[in-house]
Amino acid sequence: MVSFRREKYVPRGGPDGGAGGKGGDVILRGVSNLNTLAGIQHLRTYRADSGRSGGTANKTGRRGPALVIELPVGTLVRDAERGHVLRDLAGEGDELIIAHGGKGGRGNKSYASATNRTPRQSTSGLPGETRRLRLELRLVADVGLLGLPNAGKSTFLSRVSSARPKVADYPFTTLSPVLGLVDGDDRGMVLADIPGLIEGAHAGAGLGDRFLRHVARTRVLLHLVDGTLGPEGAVQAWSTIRQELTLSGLDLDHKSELLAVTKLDAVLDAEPVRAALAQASGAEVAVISSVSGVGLARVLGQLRLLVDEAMESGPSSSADAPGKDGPPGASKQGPAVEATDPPQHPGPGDP
Ligand SMILES: Nc1nc2c(ncn2[C@@H]2O[C@H](COP(=O)(O)OP(=O)(O)OP(=O)(O)O)[C@@H](O)[C@H]2O)c(=O)[nH]1
Ligand SMILES: [Mg+2]
Repeated sequence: MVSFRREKYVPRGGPDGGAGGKGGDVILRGVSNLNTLAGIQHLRTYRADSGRSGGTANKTGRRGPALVIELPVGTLVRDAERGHVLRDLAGEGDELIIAHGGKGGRGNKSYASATNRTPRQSTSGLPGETRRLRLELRLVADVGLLGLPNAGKSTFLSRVSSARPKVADYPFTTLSPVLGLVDGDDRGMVLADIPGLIEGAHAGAGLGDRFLRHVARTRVLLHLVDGTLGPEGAVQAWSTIRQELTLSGLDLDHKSELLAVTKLDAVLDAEPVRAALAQASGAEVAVISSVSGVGLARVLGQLRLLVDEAMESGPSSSADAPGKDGPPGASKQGPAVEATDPPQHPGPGDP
């Protein structure tokens, strides 16, 4: 603002034009009550308000208010041009100032000096920052399904959720992770089905263990063991997977695990299998059949309890476990984690 003080009995009041206000910042914030990026799908450009102009009587203009964009927890914020990760909004309330507002200009008052008492000079404010971003949502599942290939993981998921992963009687039917929202769970429990693991997966055998990081953020593991393997085979299957969990280095072996024998309908007597697994693991073992539906409701109820327990004891400790197959070009910057490909999400209504 260029202005001069004009008041009765105050001759030559001098310059009194105030500075302009700073423009608003654009801020991204992680919130846990959103599950998808649908809310920002339509509006492509976000602008915080400008600051107000300076006023007379040396009044500084009002600052532009910050524009806060709420995004679901688990959103990965990348620079659209260079692709690197700027921030992982991993927790509730995590914030990132993505573009700073421009500086306000100077009023003529600030140009006054001993030699120039009536400056008519002012500068306009500077434009704020502009950023192009790519947002990627990694849904955080509550429960991760584990087991050897053919254990019945996908069949289980298809029985308890509206997800329809491919099911077949050969190993490695599932090639990429699938998420499903459990039917009838009013709080919305999300299950992640990942490709089966085999011995040596940590060293790349089979499909390797790179999908394990999709369950690294889950709170609870549901470990399925094929009941048709018999007591010895089942114990071996279980310990193979446990060993791969340890060797993966993703800190998965401390998560609470629920163990269940599957395919009850296909075995004459599942009791020896259950007993052998209970002895080996020292934990309670459930028995289910995804075909007949026996035991499913009970297992879901137990999972719900374990998830609640894990939620109370704080966020997943291995939340930022590094992935092993981030795409090239994903550079580490500050608190950013390595990039990952998002899991498929066949749930209805989710973009
Ligand atoms: N009888 C019976 N068969 C089952 C049951 N659950 C799964 N199966 C069968 O077991 C086979 C493997 O099932 P999937 O669900 O594809 O197994 P998966 O663990 O997802 O296997 P991968 O994706 O290869 O790791 C399929 O032929 C299923 O029909 C069950 O409860 N009872
Ligand atoms: Mg499968």
